[in-house]
Amino acid sequence: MSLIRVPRRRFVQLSGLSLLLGGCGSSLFESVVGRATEPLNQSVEQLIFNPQKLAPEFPASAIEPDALLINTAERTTPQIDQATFRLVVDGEVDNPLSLSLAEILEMPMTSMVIRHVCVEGWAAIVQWGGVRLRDLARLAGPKPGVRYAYFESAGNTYYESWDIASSLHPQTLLAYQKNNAPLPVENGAPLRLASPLKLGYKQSKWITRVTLLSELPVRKGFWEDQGYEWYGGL
Ligand SMILES: Nc1nc2c(c(=O)[nH]1)N[C@H]1C(S)=C(S)[C@@H](COP(=O)(O)O)O[C@H]1N2
Ligand SMILES: [Mo]
Repeated sequence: MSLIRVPRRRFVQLSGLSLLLGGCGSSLFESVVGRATEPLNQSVEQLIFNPQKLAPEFPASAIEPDALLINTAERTTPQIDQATFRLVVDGEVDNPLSLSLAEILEMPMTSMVIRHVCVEGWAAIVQWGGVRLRDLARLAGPKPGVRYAYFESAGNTYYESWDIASSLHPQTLLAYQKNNAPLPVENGAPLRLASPLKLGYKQSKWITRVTLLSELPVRKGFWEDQGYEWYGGL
């Protein structure tokens, strides 16, 4: 599949505008992007542009700095060269993206303090900072009928899929910061999912690719394909 590289200058303009847009509807955004020829499916459009109910967050004083246990199914921790790293956002979108970390860092950062819950019986209150997945999806422009997001992790071991409502929720981030410091490699640097809506196993580390889809793939997720529940809500 050919990917449209967003030139840096144009991308910065777009991301600045997407910051200004907030929940103001799609017409201005579409005229800025200039490529969204077909109107978005109403449900996707509502999810991507309208405010959604926020999950409660914790004060910074509640952060438990040592409580987040490393949980890695990969045989070795994926090592990603941050200088050449690209995040791909593709699938059923008008503008497939291939973004450098510098481009992602130019986008508005969201910070939140939430509880991470692992089904293995531990939890941790963590601060995450990163880019909203919905902002990336807005730039890519989902086609009508998109209902899922599929996430690939570096190393070809871990994969995940989420419902589109949870994926486009304003507290669903691709995080590059943990507890107000750069995200450590063992926690998924350069980018990992973080969301107060989902259990720990849904929150893929070392994300390299986000694919927006209308159908759920046969391989739904690393743990789901071994019997874990797919929705994985908190
Ligand atoms: N790529 C990848 N992502 C992953 C996992 C994994 O094994 N590989 N484990 C998941 C599980 S079960 C949990 S609880 C969290 C743990 O995140 P942490 O290792 O940063 O504490 O990562 C999730 N994301
Ligand atoms: Mo977990």
